[in-house]
Amino acid sequence: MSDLQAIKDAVNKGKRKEIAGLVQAALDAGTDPQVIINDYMIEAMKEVGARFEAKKIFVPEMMMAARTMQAGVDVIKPLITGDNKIEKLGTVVLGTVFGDLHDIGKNLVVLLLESSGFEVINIGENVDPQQFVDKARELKADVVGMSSLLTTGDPHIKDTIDAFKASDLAGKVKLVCGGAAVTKKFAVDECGADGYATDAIDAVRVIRQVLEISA
Ligand code: B1M
Repeated sequence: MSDLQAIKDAVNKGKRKEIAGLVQAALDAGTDPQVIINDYMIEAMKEVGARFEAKKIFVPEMMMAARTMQAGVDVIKPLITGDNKIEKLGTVVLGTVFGDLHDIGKNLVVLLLESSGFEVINIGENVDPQQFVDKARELKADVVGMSSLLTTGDPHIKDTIDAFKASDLAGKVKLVCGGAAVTKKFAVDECGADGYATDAIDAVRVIRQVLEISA
């Protein structure tokens, strides 16, 4: 099995102790870190999700896969972030919506935004609408990002956007949504978010766009 296939296999099977060595070997062989994340680790997580849905595995196995992926991303993180704080393009406050504990996708969005020159404050998971508003005010956010992985998160996205609209920050802070359970139609057209991003790379593009930062 190649190093890259072994990385996919390790995430799939939750082999947390093996992942760091495998990722380091792939990096040493010259593999692009983004390829390791996007083409192997995220692909493995999709397979894990499909097996969970088919009831072939259960929450503990899904948890082990998630921890394994996070351990792999931790090896890559220093390579991606670097020292990119000189050109600060804006402050982004990012959290996972109320009721949702998934954090891997959000953490990848944090990573890519930081590496693209943004100051990012990760306010965690299960964040209720008022917490989003309070943190945005306290940290003087230019953008608030909401991540949602569960379809049950839709009302919480709407409540969070409504809380901003009803607050003193209305129109002052741009609101961007993303995550597997969200659609552009729902977030932007129905709830009034300023932007919707499909993945971590797209999040950088969309946040630059809503802040009118030219290419
Ligand atoms: Co959960 N889970 N989970 N889970 N889990 C899903 C999401 C699910 C699709 C699995 C399935 O059934 N196929 C399903 C949701 C179904 C639905 O709502 N329709 C599900 C379920 C049901 C559940 C529980 C309810 C299970 C249970 O307890 N019975 C439970 C809910 C707990 C809760 O949150 N309250 C639960 C729990 C868990 C674990 C704790 C075991 C673990 C999470 C661990 C963690 O995050 N630390 C877990 C995992 C690992 C998954 C899957 C397998 C993988 C998620 C993941 O990390 N993907 C997932 C199935 C799947 O996604 N195929 C599943 C990799 C990650 C890089 O992708 O998060 O999509 P993703 O992020 C992407 C984009 O979405 C986007 O960019 C990221 C990078 O490209 N993005 C943004 C994300 N946020 C963004 C924000 C942006 C922009 C882009 O701007 C602000």
